[in-house]
Amino acid sequence: MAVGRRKVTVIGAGNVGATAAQRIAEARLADVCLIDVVEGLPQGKALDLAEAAPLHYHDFAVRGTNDYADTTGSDVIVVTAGLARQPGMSRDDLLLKNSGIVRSVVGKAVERSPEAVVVLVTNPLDAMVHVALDVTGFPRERVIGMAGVLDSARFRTFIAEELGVSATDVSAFVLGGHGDSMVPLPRFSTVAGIPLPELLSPERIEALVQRTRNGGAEVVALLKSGSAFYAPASSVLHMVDSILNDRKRVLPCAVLLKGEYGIDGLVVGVPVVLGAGGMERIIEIKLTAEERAELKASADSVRGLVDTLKASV
Ligand code: TXD
Repeated sequence: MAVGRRKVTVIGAGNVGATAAQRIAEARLADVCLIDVVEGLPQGKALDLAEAAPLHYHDFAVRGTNDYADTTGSDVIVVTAGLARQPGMSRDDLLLKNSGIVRSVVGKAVERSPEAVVVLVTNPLDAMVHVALDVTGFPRERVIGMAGVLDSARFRTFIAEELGVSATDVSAFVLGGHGDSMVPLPRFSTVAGIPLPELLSPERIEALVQRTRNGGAEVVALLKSGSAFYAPASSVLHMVDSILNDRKRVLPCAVLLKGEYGIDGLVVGVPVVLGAGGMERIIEIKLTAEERAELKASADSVRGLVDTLKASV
């Protein structure tokens, strides 16, 4: 990583992108370059954020642009660009549209920042990590998807609410894909070190797991238009912080597996150590037969998306 000021590029100045830019600057992590295809949008949001800087006592730059030349020399590239699913659009339509967008924006960005760590946010998340691996040719250590941090934060929130304890004392362990195919592991989820099954009945745990799986949809149903962005942006912040500050935090991230957990060549959410080099290590734990089957089902759903992508080229 270059000496001096660090730089993070956020591609997509929508809800998640702009909020992530705000969080990163206000956490004093790095200068931020916010880029979007829409003219004026990233410039306007960046100007607004820059004007908030003195009020937050920081001097990190937030710059908006439509020109990839301005992203040059980024340490981390966060990819939030994409379309939301429109009425009448199938999941596969969305997959193909967003894969086209991710392919194009990531290609342009990494040309100017060949050493960057790329953090994917755009949905369908696991498939977008495959697209970014393909277009960058980067080692798997530097192409990482954000989903598990968000899913586990949601699970922690619901566990804390149920037990009437501080969410900061709750630690939750999730594996697998984003949303429906998430595989929560209650026996590794704890409250101040106490395993969850000691504190809640299997029925209550199952109810919280279901709510977590449905976490994105619950917010969408309330908002009516658009989807969650505060917690997703905070999840991005945690990952970027661990990378830029070489914290080696253990976070669930979507990475390409090469035999770990019995899965080869597919992107799946697993616990990893995140440091300056990106994903430094995958932490592998022994699963029960049932957990293994759930993880395999999650991986199979990613395989379905990857096959659809391959068939389209
Ligand atoms: O856990 C997770 N991974 C997620 C994923 C949690 C929350 C949101 N998740 C997904 O992130 C969501 O399904 C979307 O695929 C992305 C971004 O969500 P956001 O809520 O920020 O969407 P917006 O507000 O629609 O913003 C998308 C922006 C918008 O400003 C577009 O103009 C821009 O992306 N966009 C582009 N920017 C640059 N270049 C191109 N080609 C482009 N196309 C669209």
